[in-house]
Amino acid sequence: MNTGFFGDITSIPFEGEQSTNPLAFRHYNPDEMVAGKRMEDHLRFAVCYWHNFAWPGSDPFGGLTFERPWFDGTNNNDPMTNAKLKADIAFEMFSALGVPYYCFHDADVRPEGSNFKENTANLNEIVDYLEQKMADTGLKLLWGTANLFSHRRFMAGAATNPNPDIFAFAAATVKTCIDATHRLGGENYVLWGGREGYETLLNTRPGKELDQLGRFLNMVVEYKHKIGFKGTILVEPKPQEPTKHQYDYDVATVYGFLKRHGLENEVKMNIEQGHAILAGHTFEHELALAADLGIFGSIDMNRNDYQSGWDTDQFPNNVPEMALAYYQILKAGGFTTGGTNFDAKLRRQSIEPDDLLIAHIGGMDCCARGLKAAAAIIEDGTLDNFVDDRYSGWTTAENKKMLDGEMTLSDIADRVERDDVNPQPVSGRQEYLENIINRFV
Ligand code: XUL
Ligand code: CO
Repeated sequence: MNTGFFGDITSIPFEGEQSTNPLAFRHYNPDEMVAGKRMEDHLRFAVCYWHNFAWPGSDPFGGLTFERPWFDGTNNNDPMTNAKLKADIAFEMFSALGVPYYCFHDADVRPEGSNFKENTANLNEIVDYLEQKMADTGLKLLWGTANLFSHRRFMAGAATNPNPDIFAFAAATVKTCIDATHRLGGENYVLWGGREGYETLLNTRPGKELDQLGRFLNMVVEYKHKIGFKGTILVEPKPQEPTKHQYDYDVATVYGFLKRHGLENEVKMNIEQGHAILAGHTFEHELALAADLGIFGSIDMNRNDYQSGWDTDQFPNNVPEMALAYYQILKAGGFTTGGTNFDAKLRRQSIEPDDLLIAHIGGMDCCARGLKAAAAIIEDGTLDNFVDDRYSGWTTAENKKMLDGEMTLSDIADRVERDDVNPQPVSGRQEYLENIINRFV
């Protein structure tokens, strides 16, 4: 049964570059082969429940602008009936877009109960419902996660809360969400820091809170192994917002934290474009660093407004930036369990149901163009050859000795004096390389 929310639109076709149909793909063609693999298998698109689909259009100055039939209070249904209607419409949207995956937080899919037991019962009832919808549509779950930041009990954090009862409530909630993710065949489980951070040192012990977080994450990993969950545990870094000092600031910070707690081989990164920019980096910096540290996992492909300085969660539309991102992802070997989740909201004046579809079509087309450009840059080889050549001095036996522990500072000083090592600067050729990129984007 179709709810009729999207009128008679049930699928978005690929029509090619010449198309002017706003409800058709111009670049995203799932079966098209790119660098030896289907486009769909490279990109592994996921639509998330919370921002992409269910965002109500509120901002700090005003409430909802979107009218959605599943909102409590807009009809006489009880909360569970609304949650099922919401799932019906969500799956209509996922299916129309033809994405292989979706993602959710517990709080997106189930009504809030009055205590932990009711939350769990509600979640399990909805998971039964989602399981059936996944079987009917073939949709898969990229990742599940727990919302440990919206309810007021989490205002001072979840795992990093000064109150052990909140730590316990959060741990119990994460257990139920890993169970739900496991049952639905989820390929990853995500922990975004939410309110894991602080506002003022006047009431906070950061070292104590970080130790709590370390034990919490170790328990998550222990539980994953205990139940045989084969998915990847992902942490999503973000530098500021909602708290002034977020503990999971960026990839480098999280890597140090993982090392300290013995988790660097167990946990990988879900890197969000907008979060990377807020941290003062580029997206591709965060991707490249995670890949080099062996902790690249998945991405949230939503951008921010560059002027605003906060997390505006917009659909991506900058192809040159995305080409550089997918270039790093392809160089890292592509996604394994991860994928391209959007985590993007409509602007609050985009109130029509088909605005939801149009936003995704644009985002998916831009990703497809970015991927194709990245594959072409690699196929061309000029950039990679330049970089290989730039580091080629390190391949000689004598230079390798400086790094493999065979030489001391004094040995090196002796060598430099003996051989009169007198290096001449070499051009980095940035503009030349930028011009090469511009041939493909
Ligand atoms: C918040 C954010 C979250 C996570 C999931 O900025 O990105 O939506 O992706 O909790
Ligand atoms: Co995100």
